[in-house]
Amino acid sequence: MLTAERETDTSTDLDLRPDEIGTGRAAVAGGVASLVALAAGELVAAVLDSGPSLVTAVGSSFIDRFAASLKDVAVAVFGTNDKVALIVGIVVVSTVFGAAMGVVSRRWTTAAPLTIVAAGLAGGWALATDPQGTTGVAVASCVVSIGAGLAAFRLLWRWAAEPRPPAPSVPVENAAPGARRGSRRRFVIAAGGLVAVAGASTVLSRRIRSSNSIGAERRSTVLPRPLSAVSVPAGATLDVPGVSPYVTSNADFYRIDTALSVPQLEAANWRLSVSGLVDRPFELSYAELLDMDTVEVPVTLMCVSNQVGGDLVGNAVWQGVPLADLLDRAGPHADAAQVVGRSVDGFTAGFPLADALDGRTALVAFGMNGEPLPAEHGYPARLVVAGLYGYVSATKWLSEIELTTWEAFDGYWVPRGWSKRGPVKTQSRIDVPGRGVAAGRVAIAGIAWAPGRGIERVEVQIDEGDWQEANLADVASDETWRAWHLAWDATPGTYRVRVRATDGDGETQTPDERSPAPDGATGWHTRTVTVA
Ligand SMILES: Nc1nc2c(c(=O)[nH]1)N[C@H]1C(S)=C(S)[C@@H](COP(=O)(O)O)O[C@H]1N2
Ligand SMILES: [Mo]
Repeated sequence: MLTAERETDTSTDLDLRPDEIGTGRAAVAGGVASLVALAAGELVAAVLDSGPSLVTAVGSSFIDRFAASLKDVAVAVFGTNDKVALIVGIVVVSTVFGAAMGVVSRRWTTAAPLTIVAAGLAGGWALATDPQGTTGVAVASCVVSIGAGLAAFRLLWRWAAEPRPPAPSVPVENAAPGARRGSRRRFVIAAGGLVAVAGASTVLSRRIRSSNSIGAERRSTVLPRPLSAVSVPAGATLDVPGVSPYVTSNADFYRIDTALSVPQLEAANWRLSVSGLVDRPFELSYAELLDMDTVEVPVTLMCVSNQVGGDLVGNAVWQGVPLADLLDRAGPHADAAQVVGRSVDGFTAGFPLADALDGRTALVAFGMNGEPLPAEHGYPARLVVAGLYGYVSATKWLSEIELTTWEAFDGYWVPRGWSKRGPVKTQSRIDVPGRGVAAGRVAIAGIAWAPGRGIERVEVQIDEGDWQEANLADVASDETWRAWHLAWDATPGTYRVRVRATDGDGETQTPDERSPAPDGATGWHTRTVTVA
């Protein structure tokens, strides 16, 4: 039996006879080798820098390539869950494909190894061409990932072999009875061990990443005192449970972007360049930015993908340098008509230069609710422009502001089917009550926004009743949302509750229901409420 096993060990390499490896083992060998390759790539990337890995680079190029077609599935922009789903999808597809190639290798031995090499090279290419990737990390990840994948496959392939059937001269009863079981155990242990190593190395990669994150640096940053600050009136937040507070906390602020791994930018190495159609292009460090005259202003930011009644909207107090001051210093040419923000992650957004200069709040922001910007919201600096949807204006992880003509450039989402202009539409939302409520005096309350125009009136309709005017809370300015509420003596039954807002220009929200693409949803938020 010992001899038999040793024989299997030494005689086998990758060129086993097809019938010596069962389909199941071949699939496991291919699948596990893929997992090992992916995990090795993660580890190398995490050790070398805080940028993307093979997996996230592939995911990012997937997003960039297919974002346009995904918009109809209501992800004009990727939310957190979509990102998790994408990463899980890449891992699952790689594993399943690896398993299939393992099975193909029973006939054509080099199928799985070739696939590992090809997939590694493709991932390396994605990483090398990723805006945040570097050639060095791409080459290292590629080499280590392919090497680990091949080694794992080779090991499993060798151990996947069944012991040779006993020679015909040996009576069956005398054939080594434990050989099959022993070899099976060995294979299972090897496969399980490799999966465990891949898992542990992924956990380790995550640890390394979080310890390399800019979290600590960010927490120790002290923001300057703003030269001017718009104060938030005490009556801006309603005393109604469940209604949105006037200022959204950083933790609760919605997050939307195409970034699969949150860029970790060290403020000390960060530069903002102001360039393009300007007389005096210049670069600015983080310290220089914070040294300028800064303002602190509440501005409501919203995503064009927000559905009627949706939660892709938030109101924060932003601290930053007026964009107009930076543009002034650069001296725009007469033909400059578009401000383009560029991010380290390759994202771009453009809006009319006139919007930056018409007196509205338009900032290169570095502070959010009294703290340095959280990494997910653009640390160290981003753009915030009142009255424009985020996809045309609010570039996070900002690296460049370029002035150009209106025709010369289209931002990230424009060729993907979204409108080039992105002024925010008037919207209103019911926060409370939910679908069910106890009879009695009930508060119907929510928020409404029309940044730049302000909210003049909010009305609520119950079933086909008269539109009733809601009470409006205070606001710091017309660039933020406004809370509203109405008392309702609710008796048992089921009701349709609707809301509509009228902006400062006297325009009432249209009841026409339109989906977000291409320039923002319209319609009245409606909720069916059961009173018990
Ligand atoms: N770099 C970068 N900036 C970006 C985006 C992005 O994908 N990448 N998305 C934009 C969109 S669509 C919106 S709605 C806002 C959201 O900002 P928030 O995540 O801070 O809420 O960021 C904008 N800035
Ligand atoms: Mo957005």
